[in-house]
Amino acid sequence: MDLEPIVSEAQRAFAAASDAAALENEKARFLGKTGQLTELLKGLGKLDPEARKSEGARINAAKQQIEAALQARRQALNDALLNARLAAEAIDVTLPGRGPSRGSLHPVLTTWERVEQIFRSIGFDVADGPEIETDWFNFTALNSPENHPARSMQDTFYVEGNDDDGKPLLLRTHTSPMQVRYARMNKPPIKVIAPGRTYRVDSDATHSPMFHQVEGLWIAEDISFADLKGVYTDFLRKFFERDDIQVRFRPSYFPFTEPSAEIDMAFESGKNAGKWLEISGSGQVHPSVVRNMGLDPERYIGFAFGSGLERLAMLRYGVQDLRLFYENDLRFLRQFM
Ligand code: 2NM
Repeated sequence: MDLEPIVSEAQRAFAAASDAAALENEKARFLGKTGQLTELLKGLGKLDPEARKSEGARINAAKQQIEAALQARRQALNDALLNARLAAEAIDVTLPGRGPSRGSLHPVLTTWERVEQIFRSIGFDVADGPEIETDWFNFTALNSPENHPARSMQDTFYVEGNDDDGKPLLLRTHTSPMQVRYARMNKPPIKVIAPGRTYRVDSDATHSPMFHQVEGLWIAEDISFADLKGVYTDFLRKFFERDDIQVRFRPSYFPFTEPSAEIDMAFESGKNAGKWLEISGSGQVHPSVVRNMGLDPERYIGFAFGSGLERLAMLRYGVQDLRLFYENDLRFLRQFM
């Protein structure tokens, strides 16, 4: 029997198979259990030994040709598949890189840095300290009465753990405890600001549970309200880059200062001309607080103030809603890049 037609039919069928599945189907027609060559091999048993030997050799030679054709076609299909993938996933290495996208400082942080830079330029040190505070530094040292509502769970975040007095630790509600810490670590004259994060149980359109304060403190033997007014007015002129700023003091109350005052400011021209804006609390540091700073209140006197960094940022940038600072909406943040 002529085996050549079977071999060429296999070669033609393999070449026509367009993917691996089709190729394996064609393979079954020739080399499978019921394939043409397999059938021929099964028939060898009926031949006499001499013929079986020569026929067997012929069939095996044909089988090898078909297997070679199969293997070659498998390889060709694999190569084609790989080339197609490489082409599809090709990267144009000549394109410019994407690079990391550029971030920017949050407007509250640029305000923070701006405030630091201005106060440094007029001789203030900048102090930084713990956000988890003890009851003594956050309240007692600052003359806050033992049963004042600010100390309640409704107003202050308490955290796990107690201080050395056995009192629960808390998230500082203002940066004043840092003023006390700084004063106890440094010799007068004390001239420092303490900017940083503060926490209160409060959340609505104008309050965030976390907000930023900057408090200032100047204590020496001869510091008066006149110095406070001079320093704060100078700060506002530098901060808003305007000379037409009026400042007024309104009597107020804080446990840590006596007397105490709200500081209001007004631009003399432009959009909000003549409109008084609350900008800071302030006062002469209470003698008890001076004593808790480790200083003799008969000898040392001075002033303190506390301003909100969010409030300063809103006024400087014309931001209408405090919540915008905490939503992380890129459309808002990109305006400050
Ligand atoms: C304010 C208002 C008035 C203040 C007081 C002190 C300290 F530590 F010296 F006692 N630091 N900051 C103070 C005074 C803060 O914030 C509205």
